[in-house]
Amino acid sequence: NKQVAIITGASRGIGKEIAFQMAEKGARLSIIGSSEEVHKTKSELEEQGYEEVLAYTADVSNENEVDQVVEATKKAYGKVDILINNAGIGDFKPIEEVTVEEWRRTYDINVQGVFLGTKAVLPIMKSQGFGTIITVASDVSRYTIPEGGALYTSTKYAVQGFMGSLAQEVRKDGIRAGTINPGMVDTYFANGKQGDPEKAEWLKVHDIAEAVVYMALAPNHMVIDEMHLHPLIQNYPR
Ligand code: NJP
Repeated sequence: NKQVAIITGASRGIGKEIAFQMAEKGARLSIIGSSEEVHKTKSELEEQGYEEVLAYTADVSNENEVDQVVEATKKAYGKVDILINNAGIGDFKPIEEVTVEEWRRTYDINVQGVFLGTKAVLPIMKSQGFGTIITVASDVSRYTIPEGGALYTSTKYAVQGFMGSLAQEVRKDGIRAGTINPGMVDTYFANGKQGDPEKAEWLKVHDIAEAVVYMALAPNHMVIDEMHLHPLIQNYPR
């Protein structure tokens, strides 16, 4: 009885590593990215001997595209055990330089994307009587960042509220929902480059992926509402 996991934002960074670690645990995967890179992740997984991988180029903020992926996953594997809402974007600049377009796009992906993925899997999970929904939010959903973080931070606060309320709403259906809140992680996030020597002391993708896998595969009677992880060097007031 292999677990079936849908992972968004698996082209690179944290989501890609989650895909590898879930595959290693024997899960059957359905991975999503907005770019063609997601198919590269699939090839790399296959090279490692992980054959049960569906890959989709889809925008998490697009209702039809998300619905299609979830439907296709259910059709191929017969169930959906786990949804990992990981896709997210962020750019840091003074608020008066943020355009309405950037504001909307960030909310569309970081907040509406979480809503749409969740909305699409819920009827399946409810009919199964089980399921686990994990959202990669952020450590910044518990405090503020000094400069340029108002837009990004606000989306992650929103997601935190959404997931907290959702967890209570779906508990009666046997469904678990929780957030993982990372601090600075060495990825491509915010126009970064993974492996940049300047980020040597940041968390690594495997640190977060291990935590996500632990949450996702925890025994059914256990709920992990939230996990906060940040590098030792990161010391914001909390
Ligand atoms: O970032 P990155 P991370 N539809 O840029 C995908 C949170 N976080 O791994 O679109 C579907 O390396 C994109 O794929 P593609 C952060 O907020 C991070 O760090 O094909 N997918 C890529 O696979 C986010 O929620 C840090 O290029 C879309 C992936 O998302 C999560 O961690 C700190 C998409 C992004 O990979 C993963 O980010 C923190 C769309 N519309 C929270 N748009 C950190 N790194 O320091 C993007 O507090 N993707």
